[in-house]
Amino acid sequence: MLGALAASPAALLAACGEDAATPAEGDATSAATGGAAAAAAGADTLERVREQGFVRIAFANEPPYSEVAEDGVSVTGAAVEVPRAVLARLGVDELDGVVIAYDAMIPGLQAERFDMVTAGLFMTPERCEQVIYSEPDVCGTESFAVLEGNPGGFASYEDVAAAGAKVGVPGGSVEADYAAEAGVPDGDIVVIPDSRSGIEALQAGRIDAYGLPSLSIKNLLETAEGLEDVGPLDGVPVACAGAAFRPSDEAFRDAYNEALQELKDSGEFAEILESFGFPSDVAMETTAEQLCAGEG
Ligand code: 6CS
Repeated sequence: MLGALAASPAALLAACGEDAATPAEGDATSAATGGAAAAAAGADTLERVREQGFVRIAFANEPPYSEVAEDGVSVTGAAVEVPRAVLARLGVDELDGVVIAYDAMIPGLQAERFDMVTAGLFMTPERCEQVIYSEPDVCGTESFAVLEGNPGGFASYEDVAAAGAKVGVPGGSVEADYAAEAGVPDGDIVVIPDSRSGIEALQAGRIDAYGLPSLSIKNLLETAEGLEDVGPLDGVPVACAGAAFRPSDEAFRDAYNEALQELKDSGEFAEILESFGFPSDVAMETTAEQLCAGEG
């Protein structure tokens, strides 16, 4: 399904990734005032995007979660089409997409380079301390892409650690966390800037496994030679994402959640997810609260 989403070329080419501006330290009074002002500003975000007719969203171009469509301008993917349908119910019909690496999404959101993250940025306790999430939308297992025949015999990040092998992962990702937690030394965790580079690194022998969500690996291997996918991996949980907002945008997030629930109740949520190969039941059976507590 292609979304009728306009990602302005300039916005798409926006080279985000610089560090977010660090707010100047203020005293307690100014911090409190700042907090009230931030909340007021947040309450206005929904009004602002309604008036301007579009929301600027961050996405990663990692199908089927989020991607630049075949026309090179539209933005689509399960993690984009659900927000598109939700925002349409809130009276906002256009999403203006910015492609950005996962580790730059939260700093970019905090620096107000965009209004929401709709990329399949999975909920983790650490991220939930920096942003607020909608209720879950896309959920999935994790896999490796490996050379055909899986010569390393990998079925988990622990296997990679035990073999002293190198694993490629996106920077600042849950996959990077899984590798570190499994005992893969920092020097064997190779940061991969985008999914095409991951495939090339694997084929060139610079890494021995490339870790991504299972549906992303499956999509990538449709056009890659000499590789196979291994998964769902042992020892890592099913991960779920939601739309991510600035903490000051609680009113916007709450309005989004109400419309998201309507989408779920109507059956349209399941239709959208299943059209991209995602299960819809998993997201319906857990909550942002559970996922942010690491219990989802
Ligand atoms: O949220 C994350 O960290 C992961 N989410 C997706 C959809 N792909 C890889 C990324 O690392």
